[in-house]
Formats: sequence, structure tokens, C-alpha cells
Amino acid sequence: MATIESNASSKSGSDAATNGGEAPPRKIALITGITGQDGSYLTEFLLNKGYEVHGLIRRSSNFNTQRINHIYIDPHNSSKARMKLHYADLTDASSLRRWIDTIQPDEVYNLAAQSHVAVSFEIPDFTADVVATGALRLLEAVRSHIAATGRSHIRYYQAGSSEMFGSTPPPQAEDTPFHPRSPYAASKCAAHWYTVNYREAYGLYACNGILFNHESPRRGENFVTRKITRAVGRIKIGLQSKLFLGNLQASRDWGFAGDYVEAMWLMLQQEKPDDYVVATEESHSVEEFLEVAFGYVGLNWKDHVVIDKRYFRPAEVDNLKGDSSKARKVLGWKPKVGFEQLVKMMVDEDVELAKREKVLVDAGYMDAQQQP
Ligand code: NDP
Ligand code: GDR
Repeated sequence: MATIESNASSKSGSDAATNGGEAPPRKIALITGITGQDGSYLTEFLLNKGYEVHGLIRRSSNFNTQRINHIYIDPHNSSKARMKLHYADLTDASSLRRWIDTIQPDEVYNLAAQSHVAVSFEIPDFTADVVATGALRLLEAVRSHIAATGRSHIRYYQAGSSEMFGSTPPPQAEDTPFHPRSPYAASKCAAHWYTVNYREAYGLYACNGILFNHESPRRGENFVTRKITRAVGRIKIGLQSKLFLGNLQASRDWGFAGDYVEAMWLMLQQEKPDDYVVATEESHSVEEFLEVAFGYVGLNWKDHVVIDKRYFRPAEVDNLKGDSSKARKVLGWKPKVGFEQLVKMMVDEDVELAKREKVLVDAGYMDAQQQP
């Protein structure tokens, strides 16, 4: 279980001793949303590149570090711990500015968000506060830190979304007009334009990554892909029989999260800041996802899926399919994992998870309906 530093600690990244004098100082990254799906993959990616990684995490009544526990090293082991966690919140400007001043990062990745589109209709004010104003607070913290210290080399990444295109028909590229269809998407548009504005007004090296849906075995369980693969695992092992879903006709351009974090990093390594669409350029409906996921373990989704109106949204995004030719040309990025491989990877992991749950259920430690 990760423990978290709650007090300001001194800057430790550019430690000449750990770099043998000759080597360039270790780069320092600051990640908001480090406990999320993308935050965990980006942290692994940056640690492998030799970075020191600082993550801002919010206080919750339960530990929320499950996705990064496997890479956590106790900070008391200071020669080995290159990932450090600090309490902050995108709704708390003072915490953002304090940690930027303390950590003195070279790169800032703003991944934190209330990222569930359907939930944003239920909690619109909070969504806007975190997703839109939160990004503005962080940009302002970076700008004022640069003004106070002269550290103008800092680079900023904003996690933008294909949801910003909303009802504009595919293929969607950087110059495609936005037409957001939810409080979440409208808030991401605001964050996008704040980022462009800070680039133009203050010369900040700030990039918007306009990322299409990306999934993984670490995806939150109430997003449709993971909801399906969790159900497939549990149905296959006999822990569940039905899966309640909403609109099966919506199409998404689904890629693998592990591939997409590389594009985030590449954006911050260019000579000039810019905005990029990141996508597989293939679109599949929820129904096609069901076909592949259930079919892979020899089940027919029609025997298990029940349509429940509660999962329909007040306004839907029907069809997303990205044109990522700019990212492919300028960044040299392309996805490595295809649609079927992604679905099967997720199903494989969730069948294994269901097997572990079954052991607990059979031993009387867990109810079959309960999830750990
Ligand atoms: P997740 O929902 O998995 O993670 C969101 C992260 O934000 C979590 O670490 C969460 O913390 C944190 N967070 C939420 N509210 C706050 C707050 N008030 N202050 C500080 N941290 C907060 O999202 P993903 O990893 O999937 O996505 C990363 C980013 O990319 C998000 O901004 C998302 O909107 C965007 N995006 C995602 C896409 C995708 O397909 N995954 C596509 C396009 C954009 P906690 O763990 O405590 O909840
Ligand atoms: P999305 O992802 O809204 O694209 O946002 P989600 O998986 O929630 O929905 C995809 C599509 O599936 C339909 N759907 C259902 N969705 C959910 N969650 N639950 C259901 O039961 C269900 N049934 C059908 C939805 O209506 C929708 O059309 C994700 C998030 O990661 C955002 O943060 C990110 O910006 C975008 O991807 C790109």
C-alpha cells in the first residue's frame, strides 16, 4: 500500500551524485491523475526513461493507489524511490502552486479529471471545476512559477479528448470543429482553449493531446469496455449471468492506453509546442466489442446482455474515428495494439481476476454479487 508524503520535501531530482557528475540531470515530471489508468502507464513509461516522477493525489477515505502500488517504493528508501506522491487537488490552487514550486518539474502532465461522460450530467458543476477550471489553475500555477523563478523551459501537457468533437462527423482531425455533447466534453473544450491561450499569451510550451478512447485491463470498471470484459470473466467463471448496458450502436476509436502515453511524452519532446490527435483510425460499435469479447471465450453476448435505459445519456456521441496523420508524421507515433488484441488482452486479465474471485466466493470470504 502506498503511503504519501504530506509535507513539502526538497528538490531531489537533479542530484549530481546520482548522475556521476557527467550525466545530464535526471528529468523531473509532475503528473496529476497519477492514480488513474493513464497516470499509471505514464509513470511506468517515464520511470523507464530515467525520470523522477511526482504524482499529485487527492485525499479519499480509502486508499486509491491500487494502479501504482506495484511500482511504489517507500520514500524512506530514498536512493531507489523515484516515484513520489503528494496530496493536492485540482480544485485547490494553492496546493498546485506549492508543489510546482517545491518539485520544480521539467514536464507537467495534467491527466486529472472527473472523466466519466455520463456522470458529468449528474455532477456538472464539479466536473467543470476539476476539468475546466482545474486545468486553468494548473496553467496559472506553472505561469506564475515561471514568472517567479525564470524556469521557462517547463513543458505542459493537457489531456484533451475526442469527446470535444461530439456530434461532428468523422474522421476527426486537429482542425475539425468541436461540438461537445456533455458537461465533461464542454469542460474539456474550455481546458483545450485555456492551454492554447497560455501558449499564445505567455509563450508557454503547452500541448493539447486530443486522445481518442484508450482502454486497458486497468480501465475503470464503469467504462463500457471494462464493464463488458469484467462481465465476460465473471459470466465465464459462473459468478454472474446478466450484463446491463445502454446504447450498443455508438462507435468508438478504441486503442491501448499503454501506446497512448508514449504520444503524450513525444508531444513534449518536440522543438515547438502544438496540438495532436492520437487515434487508431479504426472505429467499432459497442456491439462489435461485445461480439469479440464474448466470442473469445465461446459465449454469445445475446444470451447475457439486457438493455437498461438508465445507461442511455441525455445526449450521445454517435461516431468517433480519428485522423492521427499529424501525430504519425511529426511525432513518428503509431499504435502497436489493434482492436481484437486489445479486447482479448482485457478479457484474459478479467477471466483471471474472476478465477481469483471464485476462490474467495467458494471459501465463503466473498458473496458472488460482491466485487473486491
Ligand atoms: P481516470 O478516470 O482513470 O483517472 C482520472 C484521475 O484524475 C484519477 O487519478 C483521479 O483520482 C484524478 N482526479 C479526479 N478528480 C481530481 C481532483 N479534483 N484533483 C486531483 N485529481 C483528481 O482517467 P484516465 O486515466 O482514463 O484519463 C486520463 C485523462 O485523460 C483524463 O483527463 C481523461 O479525461 C482524459 N482522457 C481519457 C481518455 C481515455 O480514453 N481514457 C481519452 C481522452 C481523454 P482518483 O484515483 O482519486 O479518482
Ligand atoms: P466515453 O466512454 O463516453 O466514450 O468516454 P464510455 O466507455 O463510458 O462509453 C462509450 C460508449 O458506450 C456506450 N454505452 C455505455 N457506456 C457506459 N459507460 N456504460 C454502459 O453501460 C454503456 N452502454 C453503452 C456509451 O453510451 C458511449 O456511447 C471515454 C472516457 O474515458 C472519457 O474520459 C474520454 O474523454 C473519452 O472516452 C474519449
